[in-house]
Amino acid sequence: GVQTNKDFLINVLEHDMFKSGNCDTKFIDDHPELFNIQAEKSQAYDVIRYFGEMAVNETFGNKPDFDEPEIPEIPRGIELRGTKQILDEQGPDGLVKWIQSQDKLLLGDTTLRDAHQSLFATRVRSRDMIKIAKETAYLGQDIFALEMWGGATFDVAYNFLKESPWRRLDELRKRIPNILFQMLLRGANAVGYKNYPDNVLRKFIKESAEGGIDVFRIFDSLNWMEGMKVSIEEVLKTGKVCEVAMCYTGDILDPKKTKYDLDYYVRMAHEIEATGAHILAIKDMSALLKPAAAFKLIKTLKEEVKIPVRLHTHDTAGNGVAAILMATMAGVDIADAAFSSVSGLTSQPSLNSVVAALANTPRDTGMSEDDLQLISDYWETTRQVYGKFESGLKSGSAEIYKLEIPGGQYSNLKSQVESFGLGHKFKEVKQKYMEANVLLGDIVKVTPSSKVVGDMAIFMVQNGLDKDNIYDKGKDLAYPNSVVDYFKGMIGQPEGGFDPKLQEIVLKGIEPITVRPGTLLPPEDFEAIREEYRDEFGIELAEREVTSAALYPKVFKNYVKFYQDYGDFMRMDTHAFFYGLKEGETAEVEVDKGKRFIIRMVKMGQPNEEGYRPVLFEVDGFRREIYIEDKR
Ligand code: 3PY
Ligand code: ZN
Repeated sequence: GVQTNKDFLINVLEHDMFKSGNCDTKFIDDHPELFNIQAEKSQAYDVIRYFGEMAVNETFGNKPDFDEPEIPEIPRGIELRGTKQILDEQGPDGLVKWIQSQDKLLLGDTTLRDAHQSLFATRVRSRDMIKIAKETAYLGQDIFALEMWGGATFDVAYNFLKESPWRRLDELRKRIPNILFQMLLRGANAVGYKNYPDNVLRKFIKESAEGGIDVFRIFDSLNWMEGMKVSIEEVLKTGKVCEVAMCYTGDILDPKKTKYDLDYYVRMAHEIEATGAHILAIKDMSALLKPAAAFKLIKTLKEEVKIPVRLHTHDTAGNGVAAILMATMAGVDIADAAFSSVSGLTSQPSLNSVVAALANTPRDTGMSEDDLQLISDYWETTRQVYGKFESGLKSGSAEIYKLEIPGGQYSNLKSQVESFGLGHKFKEVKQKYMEANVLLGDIVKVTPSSKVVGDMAIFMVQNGLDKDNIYDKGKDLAYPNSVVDYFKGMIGQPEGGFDPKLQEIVLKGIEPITVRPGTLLPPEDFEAIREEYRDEFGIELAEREVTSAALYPKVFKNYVKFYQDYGDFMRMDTHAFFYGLKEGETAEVEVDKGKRFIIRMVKMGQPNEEGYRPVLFEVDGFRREIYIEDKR
C-alpha cells in the first residue's frame, strides 16, 4: 500500500470538511498551512493531481482506445557490433575508410527525430523509443546511424513532454551500443532558433559528444559557410563525425533557375570538404531534389569531392524513394530514410521500401526485410497515441516544388495560419510565401530562415502587401521580429546579399551587421545560471543542464518547475501522459525505477459553487478524492 508518513498529509487534504462541496475553498483560505504539503507530498498524489487536471481541463473525460504495440522477440545476451564500434576503435577517419569500402547503400534511420518532427510535431516520448530500443539495436543492426537527437527534439522534450533530452540520450545508448547516434545541429543556432554566443555553442557540442552523439550533421539556414565555422571547429575537436550539410533549394534541372545551379553546389561542396568535414550531406528539407536532379548532383559531387556523400531528403512530393534510388545509381554512399509506418509525406522516404527495391542489385543493403518490418509494425501501432498531433495531410503534393516549404513547416503552416485567424486565406498565404521568398532574396528556407519567410508571408497577407506596393505601403509598418533580425544580419548573410531598399524599410535606421553574429554576442555567464538555480530552486545543475538553461532559459525553467511540482513522468505510459485516465480506467504508473502505483479514476463529479470539480481515484486500492479547478 501507500501508507507512508507523507500520506498523513494527503489525509488532511481529504478531510471531510475539505471534501464537502460547500466549504472546500474556504477551508483552504482558513488553513493556508495545508499548502505546506507541497514539500512533503507523495508521488501518488502528484500523479492523480496531474490526471485530475487532465480530465477536468483537457480531455473532459474523453479518451480514445489505443492498441498496445507488440515488442518483437529477440535473442538476449548477444554482443552486437556495428558502426559505433568502428568509430570508437578506428576514429572518424577509420569510419570514413570503412564507408568508402562498402558496395552496399548505407542507410540512416530518422524515425527517432526527423520523421516524428515532420509528421507529429516532434511529440514522440522517450518511453516509446526505449520500449523498442534493444530490438532496434538487434533487428536494425546494419543501420548506419540513428538520427535521434537535435533539431526540434531538444526544446519539445522539455516544453511539451516534460522530460530531459539528455536522459533520452543516456537511456537509448544503454540499450543501443552498436549503432551510431546522430543529431541535427543548426550551426550557430544550435538546437534553437537564434544565434547563440560562441561559448554556449562550444559547450553544447562538447556536452552532446560526451553524452553520446557520434555524428553531428551541421547546417546553416542560409548556406553561409561562416555561420557553421565554430560548430565545425568544435565538432572536429571531439573526435566524433563531422557531417556538414548543404541545403538544397531551387532546381538544378531548370536552366531558368540560375541562382542555385549545379556550380553553386559544387562550389559549396569544395568549401565543405576544405573544412576537414568527414562527410558531405545534401539536406533536401523541402523535398525539392527531383530524381533526375539527384542523379546529376550526386554523380557530379562524387567526381568532385573525396569524402563520402550522403543524401537526406523528404517525401513531400511523393518522389522520395525515386530520388534515393537515382542517387544510389549515381553512387551516393549513404541515404536517410524512416521506418515505413512513419515515412512518406513530409517525413523521409520509406526505409523498408528502399531496402526491398535494392535487394538483389549491386547495391543491396543486406538488411532483412522481415526484421525491419517488425520495427515498422511497432511504430505503426505506437503512432496511434500521437494522432492528435498529426497534421491531417493525406497525400503528397507536387505543389511543393513551387512553394519550397520545408516538411516540418509545411505540415504546420495550416494551423499556424489558422491561429492568426487567416484559415480562409491559406491559399493566399502559400502564394505570399513564394513572393516573400523573392523579396527576401530567394533564400534557402530551413529553420530558422523558413520562419522568416513564413512570418513575412503572413504579415503580407495581413497588411495587403505585394512585391510592388511594399516599397511604398510597407514603409511605416513594424515588421515581425524574425524579419527584422534577418535584415539585421542576425541569422547570417544570404547568398547574393540583401535587397538594400527593403532592408532600409524594415530596419528603419538600425545598423545591420555583416560579420558572424557570434563575434558580437557577449559570452554567456554560466556561473550566473548555476547561481540562479541555486537561489530559485535550491538545486545544483549538472553541466549539461547549465547548457540547457543557456539555450532555452524560459523553457528549461518551466521544466524544472514542473519537475518540482509534479515529479518525473518519463516512465508514464504515453496514453496516460497525453490523455490521463477516463472514468473506470486503471493504469499502472511507474514514478521511479521499480516504484509503481495502480491508479484507477473512479469518477469525475460536477463543479461546486467555487468551480472546483471532485475527482475520485483509487491508489493501490485506497480512495483519494481531489478537487480540481474547472478552468473552462
Ligand atoms: C530542423 O532544423 O529541425 C530541421 O529539421 C530542418 O530541416
Ligand atoms: Zn529533414
